[in-house]
Order: sequence, then C-alpha cells, then structure tokens
Amino acid sequence: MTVPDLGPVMRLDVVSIFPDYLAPLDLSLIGKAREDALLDVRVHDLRDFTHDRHRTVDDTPYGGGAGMVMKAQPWSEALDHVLAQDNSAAARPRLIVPGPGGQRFTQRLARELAQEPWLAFACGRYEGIDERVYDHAREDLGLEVSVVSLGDYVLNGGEVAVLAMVEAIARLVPGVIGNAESLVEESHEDGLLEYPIYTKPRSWNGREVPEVLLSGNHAAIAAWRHEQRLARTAARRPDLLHASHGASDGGDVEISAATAADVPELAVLMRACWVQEAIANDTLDIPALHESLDDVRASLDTTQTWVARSAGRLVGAVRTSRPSPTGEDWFIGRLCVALDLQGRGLGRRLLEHAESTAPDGIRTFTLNTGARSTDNLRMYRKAGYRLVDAPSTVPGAVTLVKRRR
Ligand code: JD8
Repeated sequence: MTVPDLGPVMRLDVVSIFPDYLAPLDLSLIGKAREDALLDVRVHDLRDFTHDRHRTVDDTPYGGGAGMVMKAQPWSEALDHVLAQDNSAAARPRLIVPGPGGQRFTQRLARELAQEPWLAFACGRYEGIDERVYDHAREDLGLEVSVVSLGDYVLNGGEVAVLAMVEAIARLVPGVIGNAESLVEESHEDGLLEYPIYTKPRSWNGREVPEVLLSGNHAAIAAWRHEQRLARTAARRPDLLHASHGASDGGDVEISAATAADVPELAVLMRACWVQEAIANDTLDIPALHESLDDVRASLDTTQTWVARSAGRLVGAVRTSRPSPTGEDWFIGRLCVALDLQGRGLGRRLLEHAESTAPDGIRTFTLNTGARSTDNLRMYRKAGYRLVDAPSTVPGAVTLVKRRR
C-alpha cells in the first residue's frame, strides 16, 4: 500500500517545569499521529537545564512585587538544546510563548501555525519569564517569537494553553484528522458556528429529528444547515457574522470576473496600489507600475482577472494564471485593494477567491510581493504562505508559496 506523501513531518518542542502536564499529547489523534510519524512532538523539562542542587528556575522580581520570576539562564540553555537536537539543517523553529497579554489564539492563527515545519512552545509559570529571554530568542537566536493568549482569563501557567494550541494546530496537519473534509464546515473555520447535529434514534424522549435531515434531499439539507449556522452565529456570536461577511464600510462587496468595461478603473486602482508598493520598496522597477491601459486590457485575454465592487465602485482586484497548462502551480498576482479599504479583510477575501478558482490538478499557489511590503507579507503569512528562499524572478521582490489543502 503506498503511503500518500503528506509533506514534511511537523516538529513541535515544548519546554515546561511540569512535563507531565503535556502527557495528554500521547493520547487520541495526536498520539496516533506521533506513532504514524506525522508529528514529532518532544517535551523537555526546564529543570534539566539547571545546575544547582535545588534545580532552581525562579527568583524574586527586581523592583519588588508579589510572586517569583523565571530565571533567564535555564531558558537559554533549554532553547539551545532544542535548537541543537537533530537539527542538521540549522533550521529555526517559530517560538510561541503563551501569555495572558499575547495576541489572541484563533482558528486563523492555528491555520497559520499549522503551515510551520517547526514550532517551539515555552511554558511559563509563576509571574512569567524574565523579559530578556524574549530579546535573547529574537536577537541572539534569530527566532520569530510570538506571545499568544488563549483567552481573556488568567491561568497559572502556559501548559494548558499549549495543550489547546497544539491540538488546534496539529489537527490541521494533513493526515492527522482522518477525514479532512470534516475540517471545512467547522465553527471558526469559515467564520460561522456549527449547525445542530443528530444521530439515532430518530425519536428520543418525545423529541424528533428535524424532518429535512431524513429527506435525503442534500440540497435542502445543505440549505437548512447553512440557515442554522447563520441563525446560531447571529444569536450567539454576532461579532463573527460582521467579520466573515465582508460587511465593511465599503458596503457589501461583490467579486466578479473582470470585463473590458472594468479596464479603466482597474488600471487606475493598480497604478495607485503599485505607487504604494514602489514607495514601500523604494524602487520604481515594478512591472505592475509600468502596465499601460492596453497592457491591462490585454491581460484579460491571457489571465483570469477578478474585480471586487462595492456599491458599484471598483475597490479590489486579483489576477490568476497557470504558468504551464498542465502544471500544478497556480500563479496569483496583481492583488490590490483600494487604499481606503485596506486592512479590513478584502485582500484576504480576494486571495481566497483566487485560490478557490484554481482548477483540479493544482497543488501549489505562488505569488510575488515586495521584499519590504510588510503588510502584504503579514497577510500572506496569515493565509499560510511561506517565503521561497530562492531569488524571485522580479528584482526586489520575494516569492511565496502555499500547498493547496
Ligand atoms: C502563561 C505564568 C501565570 C500570569 C500572574 C497568574 C495564556 N489566556 C491565558 N491566561 N493566562 C495565561 C498564562 C498565564 C501564565 C503563563 C500563560 C505563565 N502565568 C501568571 C500573569 C499574572 N500569573 C494564558 N496563554
């Protein structure tokens, strides 16, 4: 039986003074995925990196105050150990430090972290970790360090948060969840809460299963389920409804295939957005900046261009192409959003639309952006793209790729 190539094994290291707290990662799907070498989870005891009889990891806070602070040296040695272990490629993990003051852990962040080949989690205790450990990790070890909070309540340490994060991330790794399809319609996956579910018997305690679910009419079942999701989300999490349905200040945004009639507005929007890129990257040597009206018109014949309109105004666009007709690569380019609507999720929506229109057989998405286009790079990262460490075909640009799920 050929084992499907599910891509590189994801490595996860966890450092804690209570390693047994992470024992649940030996169980259930995560435990199975470790046996199947889909995940390489390693738990380290911080006290193994102390050298005194009492294996001391904490001390009193400078400046006074309640509680104790975790010492820097044991953490430094623990991180050195993690970086050195089985790391012939001198790779670098992304370091996640749970903390009540961190960025909120969300399904979107879980998706982003699930794209990472190597994650390391530092579980703090007491009042937290000496601040210099964060600086050391960033500046001396060159790690991307993210402080992440599970939610607006106070825990006693990072272990519980790491258990939740590892489960939410690992279940998105190909092969960990048997039926990947079930990932698609989950709460928070597409911004809507789940529909109600039922199983046998059809009558229980005088309560019946909704008739539509017994009808066999899949279209009717799908429609009922979507209505239930919208109703539940509106009732329980109206904040999710707003964010997921593009109800931004620009009104309801409709995405459609570009036509010749769109060309004048499209050319103006692209020029405006690429002037922004030229400033950000301090170069005028950007092909999109030099596209004439005729170039934009001609591009409609050689690529698939989508435009986003809000209340009739062209507010965004994206272009897709298949560099080689039978290839597995889908090229996404010319993604642009009107300056006054940037940062509200429209760029991400256009990107997801461009991905969703990829034909069968496509396995990777590729795109370029300015090496110093930090907002774009952040958005692409969040969308699961990774930098290709090969020089881009466009000077001053970088290339990012993402495997199609
Ligand atoms: C890491 C030490 C305890 C926190 C003094 C209580 C996450 N959502 C979350 N709530 N709390 C944490 C968390 C708490 C932690 C540590 C994460 C390390 N503590 C500290 C500051 C106040 N004690 C968390 N993720």
